[in-house]
Amino acid sequence: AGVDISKMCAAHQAVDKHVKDGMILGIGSGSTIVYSVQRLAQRMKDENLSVVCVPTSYQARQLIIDYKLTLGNLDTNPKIDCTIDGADEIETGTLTCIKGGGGCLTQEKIVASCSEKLIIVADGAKAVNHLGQKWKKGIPIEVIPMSCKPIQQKIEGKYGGEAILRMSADKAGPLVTDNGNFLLDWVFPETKYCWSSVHNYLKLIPGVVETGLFIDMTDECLVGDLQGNVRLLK
Ligand code: DER
Repeated sequence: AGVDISKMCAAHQAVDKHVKDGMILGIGSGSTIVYSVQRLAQRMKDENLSVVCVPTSYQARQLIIDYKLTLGNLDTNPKIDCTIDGADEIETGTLTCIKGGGGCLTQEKIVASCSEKLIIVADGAKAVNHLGQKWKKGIPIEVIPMSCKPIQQKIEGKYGGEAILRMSADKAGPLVTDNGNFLLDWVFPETKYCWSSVHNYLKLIPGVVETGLFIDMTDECLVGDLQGNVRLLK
């Protein structure tokens, strides 16, 4: 795919604005973060920075290794200064995000929860007034495989919609996450929810590991446009 200017400019600005020498950085997952890693590698070279990068997925780990950045983890660095990550949809005003389109939501949320700051980078198309306006694939929910069916039934019974087991694109059968679990994508009916109530309900269902609802976690969201302009999402 060609360069996505709107993702790249936001991803670059996040690194230029927030990365300082000596920092512990959380590195998110997806396609936008690749641009941030590229920018970080460039700055490391130009400015002889020393930062430690904690990954949020096998993909992020591979990126850190490929760009010869210093690989860290939560054992050696349980306190992270700043995490930069993408999102599937960001609600203006609250900055609540739907994440997990790439299937990495659990480690992303863990790393984000250990970070002083969470900076979300995205193309402007992901900014919406209400979650679900553009992202139609539902809320990703990581579940223990053996509990999949009862969880599907509980969610649909409580809130309606459809909790769809995410199938692998390149392997017969369900997608298996980096943590060895399954993903349900809960496609919710068109009504506005109190997302914190939904999240709390989901988290209390035995077998649910994590949800792709990132509530009150985003400190700053930078969105880019096709002309390469970057704005702070409020
Ligand atoms: O899966 C995730 O949470 C990713 O961060 C994803 O939401 C963003 O992916 P993108 O940068 O490729 O759009």
